[in-house]
Amino acid sequence: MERTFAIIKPDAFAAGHAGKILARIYAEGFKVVGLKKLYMSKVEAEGFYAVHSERPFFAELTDFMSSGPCIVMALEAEGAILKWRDLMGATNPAEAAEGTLRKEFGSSIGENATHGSDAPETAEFELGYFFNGLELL
Ligand code: YYY
Ligand code: MG
Repeated sequence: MERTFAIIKPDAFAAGHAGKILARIYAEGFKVVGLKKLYMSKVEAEGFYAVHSERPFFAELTDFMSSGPCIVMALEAEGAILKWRDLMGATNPAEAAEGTLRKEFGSSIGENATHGSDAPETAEFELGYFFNGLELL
C-alpha cells in the first residue's frame, strides 16, 4: 500500500465541491487515512511549494493557496500516487481528460481544484508538512 498527499484547493472548497470530490475518492477505492480543513498562510503556502519558488507563477500560486480554506488529505491505495494523479487529470483543466476532477471542477491552470504529490519523495515531504504520524490512521 502506498500513501499520497492530496488537497481540495480553495477554489473547489469555496465552490462547494468538496463533498463530490470526496465521494469520487471513496468510489475509486482510496482509503482516507488523514483529513483536515485548514486555512494556509502565505508563508505556509510558500514552504509547501518551495520547489516552485523560482517559477514565474509562484506569487500567484501562493496567493491563491492562501486565499481561503482547503482540505488536506492523506490517501492510501495500491499505487496511490499515480492513481490520484490520474484521477486529477492534467494540470491545465483545459487539457484534462473527460471524467477527471480537474476537467470537472477546475477553471484555469492556476485554479485547478486539486493537488497531488508527483513522486514518493514529494509525497513523504508533503504528508509530513501537514500531518504528524499520530494523525494518519
Ligand atoms: O503537480 P501539478 O499541480 O499538476 O502542477 P505543477 O507543475 O507542480 O504546478 C503546481 C501548481 O502551480 C499547479 O497546480 C498550478 C500552478 N501553475 C500555474 O499557475 N501556472 C503554470 N504554468 C503551472 C502551474
Ligand atoms: Mg506538482
